[in-house]
Amino acid sequence: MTEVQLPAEPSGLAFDPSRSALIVIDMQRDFLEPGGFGETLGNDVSLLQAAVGPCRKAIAAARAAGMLVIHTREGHRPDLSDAPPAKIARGEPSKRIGDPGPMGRILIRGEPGHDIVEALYPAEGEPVIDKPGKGAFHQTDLMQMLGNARVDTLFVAGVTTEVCVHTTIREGNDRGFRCVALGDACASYFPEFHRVGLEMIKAQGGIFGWVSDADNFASTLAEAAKAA
Ligand code: TIU
Repeated sequence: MTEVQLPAEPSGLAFDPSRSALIVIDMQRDFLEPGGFGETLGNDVSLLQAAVGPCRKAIAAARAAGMLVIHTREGHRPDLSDAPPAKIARGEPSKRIGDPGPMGRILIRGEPGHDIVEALYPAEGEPVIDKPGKGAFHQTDLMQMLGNARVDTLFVAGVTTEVCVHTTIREGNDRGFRCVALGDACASYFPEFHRVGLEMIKAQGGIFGWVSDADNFASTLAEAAKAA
């Protein structure tokens, strides 16, 4: 497929949908629902609901365009052998990583809380990357997967804007990918961090990426399909 033009900030971006991927970061019950990791840290998890509708729209548009859709989940092995002690010990959470909670053990693979929310559940065959850190490239096979698919542009959605979305965009940018945050498809427990997090990406002429939104992403892909 040929390149299409996405309205974005600080400037529009020409991209080839067949060389692009949508990465949906950590839309897990542990972050979005009461009783999970996010709430144990003292957060109002309802704030993250704002990203669900735009994520749905972006995922549907990517699937319709045949674009690679990749989901990630933050979490650890049940024996905690991949969880840095500094991460487990940090702060004063009401429960620590690995402790039992209403959705199973906090931030542990295989537990109900670790799974992706029902509204955004991966389709059959879509890769799900389990990551132990904040960035999706750290200790995962994401780089191999993107290289095999000849991807050069990443559209990033999910939570939270200033933590796992930012880290992944920074990692991707340093690895040579053009990274676009779909702003309304991201969310934070801190609305101000969400706003400023997006500002940081696109400042200085797009210092480590671009910012667009789910509507522009979907309409650009739909127009490309009509023109094809
Ligand atoms: N706490 C918080 O804002 N985020 C995380 O711990 N992980 C992700 O962003 N996924």
